[in-house]
Amino acid sequence: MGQRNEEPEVTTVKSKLVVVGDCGCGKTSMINRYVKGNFSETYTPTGFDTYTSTYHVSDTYKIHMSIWDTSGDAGYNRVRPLSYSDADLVIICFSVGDPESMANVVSKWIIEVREHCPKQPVILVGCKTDVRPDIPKQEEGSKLVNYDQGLKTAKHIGALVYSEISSKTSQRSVSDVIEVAALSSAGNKTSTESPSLRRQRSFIRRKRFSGIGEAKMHLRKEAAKSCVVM
Ligand SMILES: Nc1nc2c(ncn2[C@@H]2O[C@H](COP(=O)(O)OP(=O)(O)OP(=O)(O)O)[C@@H](O)[C@H]2O)c(=O)[nH]1
Ligand SMILES: [Mg+2]
Repeated sequence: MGQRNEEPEVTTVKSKLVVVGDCGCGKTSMINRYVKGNFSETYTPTGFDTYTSTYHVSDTYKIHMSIWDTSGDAGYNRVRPLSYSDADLVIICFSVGDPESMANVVSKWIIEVREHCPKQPVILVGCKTDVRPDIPKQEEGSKLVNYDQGLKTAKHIGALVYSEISSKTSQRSVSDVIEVAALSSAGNKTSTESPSLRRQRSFIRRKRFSGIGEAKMHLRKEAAKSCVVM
């Protein structure tokens, strides 16, 4: 008699992430870094683009993401809202090298996002952290957004998480943001919430403004637990 060779049951969850923010703040570069693992200095303005990627949280749990890239250009203000339909989570980006792009998070982006996605979680991402050391100290005040200013804005708009990335120099920073976004949005999918997903949400609430790496590790564990086949 042969031994039964049981394959573990794999749970696949779908998640739609929408990425918005000012022109040139680094949205497409973040997505390219995550999906393709590369970075280009050349700026090619986006119209609309959709990328797909699968995050293998564990042997038995996968998140299939569709990541919607949008244009920050005002010319797209009337059509961009089409992207928000059925979004599970919105990532709002700004550049830490451009204080105006952070001011626009409050005056433009969160207003547009809340009009179309009143309840979905929002993650705020400060992009291009590698530009910080390039600007001489005395000019920093006017030209740069520091971590605390970004954090304050994230709290002000009710973001689930604040994080900073450099698509140019840190694959890890980008993976952490996208994967925490995937894990957070996947938690929102189930209509009958499991205890582990409830724990996941309360953990994020506690950790939301610090330690994204720790948050990710915890969420991965919870995600894996939530689909263990007993
Ligand atoms: N130094 C540095 N430059 C970056 C980084 N991310 C993006 N850039 C540069 O900033 C420019 C604009 O980046 P994009 O990612 O195309 O900006 P976007 O937000 O998609 O812009 P739109 O599509 O017009 O809305 C490009 O020249 C990138 O190379 C980063 O982390 N560090
Ligand atoms: Mg773009």
